[in-house]
Amino acid sequence: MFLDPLLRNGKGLFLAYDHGFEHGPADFNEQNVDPSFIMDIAVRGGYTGVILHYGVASKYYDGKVPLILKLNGKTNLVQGDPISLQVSTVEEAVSLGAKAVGYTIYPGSIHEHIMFQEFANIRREAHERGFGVLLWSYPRGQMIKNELTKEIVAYAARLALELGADGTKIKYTGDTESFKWAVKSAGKVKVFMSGGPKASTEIEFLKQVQGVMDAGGSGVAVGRNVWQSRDPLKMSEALRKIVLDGYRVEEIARSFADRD
Ligand code: FBP
Repeated sequence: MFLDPLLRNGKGLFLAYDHGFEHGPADFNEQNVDPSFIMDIAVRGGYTGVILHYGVASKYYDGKVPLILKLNGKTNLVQGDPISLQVSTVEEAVSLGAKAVGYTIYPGSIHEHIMFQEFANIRREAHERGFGVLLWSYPRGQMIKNELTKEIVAYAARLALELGADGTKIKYTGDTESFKWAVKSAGKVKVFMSGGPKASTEIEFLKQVQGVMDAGGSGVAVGRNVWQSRDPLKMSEALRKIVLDGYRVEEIARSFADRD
């Protein structure tokens, strides 16, 4: 299975750090603006993969954690239906020693067909080279009124199956029952939760992660809720326990209770 180098017991814990491209430095503070800070969390936090763009990877990636190279990106400086196109290649992923490539589609955008085609070409090349492909599937655009409904999230997940992805990164619907439908719709595609903006409390975020795992998800691909945390390594440990080691959130809640 193409994603095996990024999984432990079939589960994945990915640290995302492509935000400098997507949002600019607005998400960062004095510490986490430095990619070296993130590399350290990725290693010491026990992540099974780290997600970077080419520029950061080529200057900071040291091979200690499997790399997922994000191949497309857009800024949030443009209005209207989103389109995100390729800014690096599978070949460049190979040259950096990546273990998989990532790509975002925006189903519902008037430009969706362009991203579908570009992704299909990437998937073809990646699989020929034995690489896994992880698909960020984020319904967006004027037709999408609420990107978090059960139906829309499940549609996003299903597209990952239809397009030939090995794993997909989708938003959480908010509860286990509705997320189960997304996992089911994705079939054999591994489903990872996209973290989203920092949750109101750390325990709140960990409960979402538990909900994903209870729904049959394969893990998380998370950024802000880790490296914006007061203690990124403590948050990483909690994630590791829930996602990789099968602990229940209730078992680790106590150590977070007096922090929120
Ligand atoms: P977070 O866990 O911080 O939400 O990261 C997930 C992610 O998909 C990043 O990979 C990406 O940069 C960002 O969210 C995109 O966010 P959005 O398109 O929702 O603004």
